[in-house]
Amino acid sequence: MLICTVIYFSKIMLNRSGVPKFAIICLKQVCGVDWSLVYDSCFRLLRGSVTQSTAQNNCIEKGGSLALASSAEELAAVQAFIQSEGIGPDDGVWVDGSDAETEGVWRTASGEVMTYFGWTGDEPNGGTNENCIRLRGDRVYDDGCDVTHKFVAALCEL
Ligand SMILES: [Ca+2]
Ligand SMILES: [Ca+2]
Repeated sequence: MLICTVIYFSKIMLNRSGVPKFAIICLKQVCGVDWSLVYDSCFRLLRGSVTQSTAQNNCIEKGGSLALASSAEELAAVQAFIQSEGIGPDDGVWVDGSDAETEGVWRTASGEVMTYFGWTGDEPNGGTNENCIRLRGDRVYDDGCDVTHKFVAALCEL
């Protein structure tokens, strides 16, 4: 993400021709402490065994929300990130997305209908029993929203 700002020059700074009255300066977003720049956003893992809705609340508490990968490139980068954070093959992280309201219609927490998923193999395969999206380093799958494993985490995004 780029953060841009408009800088206005005072009259003193202008020469006689006085052409530039303002400049637009853009900086690539630098993530704060505890956040990592992955692809084009800042991500952070919150460790702890929680339901998806608690995971979302925990992300909001940190100023973000559950992560949403919206392209194959971003998903691959995010999966490499969680692997680098030590998320093993039997663990999973909650990301944004639920079809609890209408089976098969996946929406973000803010209510937008999702179009990119990157499902693995025959997923989603849980019907009305599995309405939330979980991510592993090598897998994207639906799981029960209240499932808590020994080790899971929330993947938050700013
Ligand atoms: Ca479902
Ligand atoms: Ca499933």
